Amino acid sequence: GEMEKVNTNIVTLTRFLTEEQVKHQEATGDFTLLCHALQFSFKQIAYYIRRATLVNLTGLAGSSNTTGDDQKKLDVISNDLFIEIMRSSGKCALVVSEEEENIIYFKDASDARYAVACDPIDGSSNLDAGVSVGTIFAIHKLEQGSTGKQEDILKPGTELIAAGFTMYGASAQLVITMKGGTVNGFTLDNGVGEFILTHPNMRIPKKRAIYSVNEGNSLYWEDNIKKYFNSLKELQEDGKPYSSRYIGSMVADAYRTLLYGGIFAYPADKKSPKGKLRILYECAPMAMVFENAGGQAVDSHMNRMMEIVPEHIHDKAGIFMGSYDEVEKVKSFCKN
Ligand code: P6P
Repeated sequence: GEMEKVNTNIVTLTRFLTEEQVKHQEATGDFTLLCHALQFSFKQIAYYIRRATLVNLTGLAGSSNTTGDDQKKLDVISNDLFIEIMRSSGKCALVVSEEEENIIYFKDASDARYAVACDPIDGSSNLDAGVSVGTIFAIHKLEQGSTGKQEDILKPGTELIAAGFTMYGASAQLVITMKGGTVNGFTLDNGVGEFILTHPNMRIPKKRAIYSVNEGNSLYWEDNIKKYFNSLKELQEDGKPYSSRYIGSMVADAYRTLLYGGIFAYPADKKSPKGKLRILYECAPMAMVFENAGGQAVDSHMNRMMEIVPEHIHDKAGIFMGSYDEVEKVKSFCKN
């Protein structure tokens, strides 16, 4: 029979980054090299996660991180790996990590122009259950003459150069977006160790009857938010209520919402007045991805998440993100 049509236009992340670089004649290649270091860290973390259960890496490591969670060995390994790979790239001046109380400054890269905020293993409390976890990252460009102060990275999401996440599921899925750019999804081909462009120009559906929230917190929600979620449980115009999907791992819930549409929420509530998710390395990078895919992301006051400026590196915010029309619906319940 006819030769099976071979897809000859395989775009690797490496090629994608080079093509991006040549689009900007002023580019020095520093950003490209930083992204190569990033993709290398994702490949390494994916490797350890695949082996975690086998070599019992998911046991408690005895120490605890800033939020007081018991730190699992994989958290520690992934965090250390990420920081060392950023340091050795020579293109990153500082790292903010969910696992580190303080900013990590790389003194021998103090002239580097980029800073990275990251959650090395977001959703790690689900690791033993085999639930998909992920690495979330946000890339900041430091202003000229910045001397590595906390203020250098306490910036709104609108100033991010790039952001994204890697979900370690059936395969490692990397989703990345650049400032003002599109959202592109890559799948790690373990055979050759390359991220392959499988989801070019990802666009979130304008609406979808799926909501993703931890209903166990509903007792603590503000009344407007209770009314909003209760409205989704009524029969909609199509005669059906919304469907509920909640994994409890932000990267997994975000990836599904990006692909299928709907809304993901972690509202600030009476139990967590500032919300639970962190601005610098969870809310802001996800907001950039969702906005660049045609969606929206707002905090519990319905302010655009990309404009929120954290006061401290571990500051939290309530978040609603997803399909454009679904976020509009939340706003309609919350305008006061
Ligand atoms: P809850 C995981 O611990 C995490 O930080 C996010 O990945 C996830 O979206 C959220 O917390 C889940 O929190 O309170 O619903 O278990």
